[in-house]
Formats: sequence, structure tokens, C-alpha cells
Amino acid sequence: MLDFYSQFNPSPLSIKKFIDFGLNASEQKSFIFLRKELPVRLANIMKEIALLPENLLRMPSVVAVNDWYIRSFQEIIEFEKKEINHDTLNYFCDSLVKIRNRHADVVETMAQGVLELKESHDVDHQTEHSIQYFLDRFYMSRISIRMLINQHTLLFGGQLENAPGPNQSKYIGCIDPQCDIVSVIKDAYENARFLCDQYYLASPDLIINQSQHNELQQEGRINIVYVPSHLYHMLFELFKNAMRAVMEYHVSNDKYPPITVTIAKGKEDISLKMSDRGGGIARSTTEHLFKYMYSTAPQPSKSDAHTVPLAGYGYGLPISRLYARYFHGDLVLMSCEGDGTDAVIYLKALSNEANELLPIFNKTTSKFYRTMVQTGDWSNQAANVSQRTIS
Ligand code: W6P
Repeated sequence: MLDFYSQFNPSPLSIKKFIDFGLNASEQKSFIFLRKELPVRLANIMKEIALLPENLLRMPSVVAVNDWYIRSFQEIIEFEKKEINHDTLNYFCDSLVKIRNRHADVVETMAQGVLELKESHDVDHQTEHSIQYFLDRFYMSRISIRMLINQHTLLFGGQLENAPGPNQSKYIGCIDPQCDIVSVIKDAYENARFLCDQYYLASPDLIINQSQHNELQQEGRINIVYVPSHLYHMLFELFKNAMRAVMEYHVSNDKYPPITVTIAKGKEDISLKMSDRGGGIARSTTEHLFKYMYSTAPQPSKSDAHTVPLAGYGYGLPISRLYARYFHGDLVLMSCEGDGTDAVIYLKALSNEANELLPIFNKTTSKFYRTMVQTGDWSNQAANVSQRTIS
């Protein structure tokens, strides 16, 4: 069955399609789409798990994650032969919730697997490169599968969301057709500031600028059709990093330069630029901040939690970038060492251009895992490659 479903390419949806689907489609139509699409997406990534370096595949955490995928795949394909009736639809929703819960800790567990590998083997460049390639695709696949599950269960799961009444939400599943960017920024800032205050007993202020050249801007509010939780996730991560940099760079001061967020809306892109004056980071470090292997350090134990407020560079940045890229946006860092860092989140301004970016399993994919990482044809290729780990 895995071979069968992995032959199909996943069907990417745009945010606009998610909205149209949410407004018009019946539960039955959604069910028929998902009972094919979910096994296809699961099978595509499961085929890729199988291509991982053997050392990694044997790590207990990776074995556990793999087992979760096998079980979830089996559960979903049960529905391909089921008669469509009220009970089946209800049971399908229950299964999706169960699957979502089963996979709740996949990110941490895969990170643990990478850690287990690092502690038991020497990881060469080739392996590190394969793991980076894989984890980007694996976590992106997971984001997309959870998006599908969330849409179906929110729209048809019989929760309060769609109930008529004064609290009726404008959300379509987890999409807000009028997502107020400023309020998500403020929310993420306040929550990061809470952690910052706890640890440093102070925090930088926030200044929000709206670019003068905004297109289609009305009354200073910039809205976008987007998944607020994804935007929040990225902003919260960036704020934590920016605050930490500011607080650590200005330790001996009692005044801290504010963090500035500039919002710009163009025809094609909405860009959110977060600028801190936290002293920046070296260009040679910047590229490492998105590397899973570089970021993988033993997690502080739960009992240390109160001493570790503004997370280090865990998987926060690479995963935030995946959230941005998921709907064809991006997240980039531009740092000037000695001054500060600009982090920019790019989002597609138009919901019909915001298509899911999905990994596809095919011959090229397997070739990637088999062929060597390109050998250097420029001088001094590895001069700046440090093996440091930020803890
Ligand atoms: C820094 C390092 C960093 C990463 C992400 C976002 C902001 C910042 N500032 O110094």
C-alpha cells in the first residue's frame, strides 16, 4: 500500500482553495479528498524516511517516529473501503484527532534521534547534509498534514467554532481571512517579553512602523488571509532571539534599544522586518542558525525550565522558516556583526498565490541521498565551517 500511495504526488492547495473548500465543500467531499490525500502525503515522506542513513534509522527515537507513521498510515487507509455514512464520517474525525495527538511530539523526538546519533557516531559532512535535507522536507510534510487535519476537524468536528451566536468567528478552520498582522505582532511580542522580563528583569520596547508605500492600505490596518498560529509561531521565535541579543549585548546598561518591526504591503509580498540592535552575529554564524545539526544540543531538563527562558537556537529558526515557506513565503536573516540583526518574514500578499510547498518523493529524491555532497571547486571552501554547538 505504501508503494501504491507513494506513486502519487501530493496535491498542493492554495490558501484560497482552503477557503473555498471551507465555505462550500461538504464533510463528505472533504472526507473523499483526505482519505486519498493523507495516505499520499504520508507515503511520500515514509518512503523518504526509509532512505535515511542507516545509523540514524536505528536510533530508538527515529524508530518510534517511524512506527507512529506506519500506524497512522494503516489507520487512514482503512477508510478507502468503507461505505460513506454518518458513522464513517464521525469515526474519520475521531481518527484524525487520534493521529494528530500521536504525532504531537514528532519534532522533539526526531531532534532526540539526531542527538542520539551525534552521541553514538561521528557524523560526517555527507550525513549532516542528508539530515538537513531530510528534516526540512520531513517537518514541512508534517506541517502540511497537520494543516489538512486541522481544517477537516475544525470545519466538521462539531466543535463550537461554527456555532451561530455572538462569538461566531470569521475563521475558516484555522485560517483568518482578515488576519490583523499588527495584533499578532503585539501578541507575540508580549509573550516573548514576559519570558524576557522573567529572566533579565527588563525587556526592550517594541516600535511598529508601517511603511509609507503600502498598497491598498486602509486606516492603518494591514490584513492578510493567513493562518494566525503560523505567523505567531514565527514572530514569537524571532522576538525571543531579538530580545536575547539585545539584553545580552547591553548587559551593563539600564537602557535597551527597542525592537522595531516594519510592515510593508506590496502587490506581491507582505514583508515584516524585525530589527534589533543586539550586536548582530557573524556572517559565518548566520548560515548555521538554520542547521538542525548545529542547533541540536541536549535539551535543558524540565527542572531547569525556570533558568532557560529565551530558548537558545533550538529548532525554532529552521522550523519558523518552514512555516514561512509553506505558503511560498520566506524567512531570512541579515545581520551586521557589531550592530544588530534584521529578520524578515515574507508572505504572499495574494491568497491564490499562497500555494502549499510540498516535498515530493521521486527518483531525484532518492538520488540526492545516494550522491555525495558537491566537493568544493572554490578555494578555502571549509575555512569557516566550525563544529561548534550553541548550547
Ligand atoms: C540576533 C540573532 C537573531 C536570530 C533571529 C532573530 C534575531 C536575532 N538577533 O542577534
